[in-house]
Amino acid sequence: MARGRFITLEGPEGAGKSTHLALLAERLRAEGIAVRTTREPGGTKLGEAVRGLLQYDAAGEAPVPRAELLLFLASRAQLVQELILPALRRGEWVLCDRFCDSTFAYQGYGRGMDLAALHALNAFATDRLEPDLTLLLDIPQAESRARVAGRDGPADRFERERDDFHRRLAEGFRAMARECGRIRRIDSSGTPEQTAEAVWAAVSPFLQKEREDA
Ligand code: T5A
Repeated sequence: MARGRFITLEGPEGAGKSTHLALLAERLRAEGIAVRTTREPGGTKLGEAVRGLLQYDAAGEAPVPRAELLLFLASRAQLVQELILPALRRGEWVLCDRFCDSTFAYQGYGRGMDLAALHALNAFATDRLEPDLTLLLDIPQAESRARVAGRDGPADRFERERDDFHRRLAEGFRAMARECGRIRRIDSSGTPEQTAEAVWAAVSPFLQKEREDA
């Protein structure tokens, strides 16, 4: 059986990753593809516990930047080994809400950690698994802030970061999209319907090519 494909959705907070991940999964299933959805941090019992530590200081204190990085990587290592690789081997397509590019954007561009070191640590955590396709949902910073402010519940530790942190990580995502062929940048500032069409316009040629190569 052919290995499944691994697609990640990335972008700043409120860009619509969760919304479009669910819509894309539906559309791929309608094409007859077995799809598994998951998220980072999280997706496994260990990862979901780590999510609480990272977003809402569930340990009673905020992690220092290096501990924050290693917690994201621990969650990712567990997710890759427990869920993503087995699903890909079964021929399923895996759609993941955030993955390695969030680490490069938030901990690299945002917190200023060395990008080469992050690449090496990430490769260790994932055993060098990389997405086949990444959709970068992009929105202006003011729109990201407005969408986050419009949600119920308390802001998490990342949403409370200063504007310059969010500006740096958004620019980081855009720089990665310019440099890396697997990342497609998609304008997510219009209506959800417009973004869903743009997502499908990026995925359908990929699907077509996969079918031709099979
Ligand atoms: N992090 C994560 C790191 O620092 N390093 C890492 O390595 C990793 C993996 C995770 C946090 O951890 C950080 C990044 C994050 O800060 P999260 O909850 O996974 O947190 O990430 P968020 O981005 O905060 O998740 P959100 O649920 O807030 O954002 P989504 O998923 O992008 O947005 P969604 O779909 O839930 O909601 C979008 C809202 O906008 C409206 C919708 O109605 C909805 O209310 N909207 C549109 N939605 C989609 N498309 C459009 N065109 C829309 N227009 C309006």
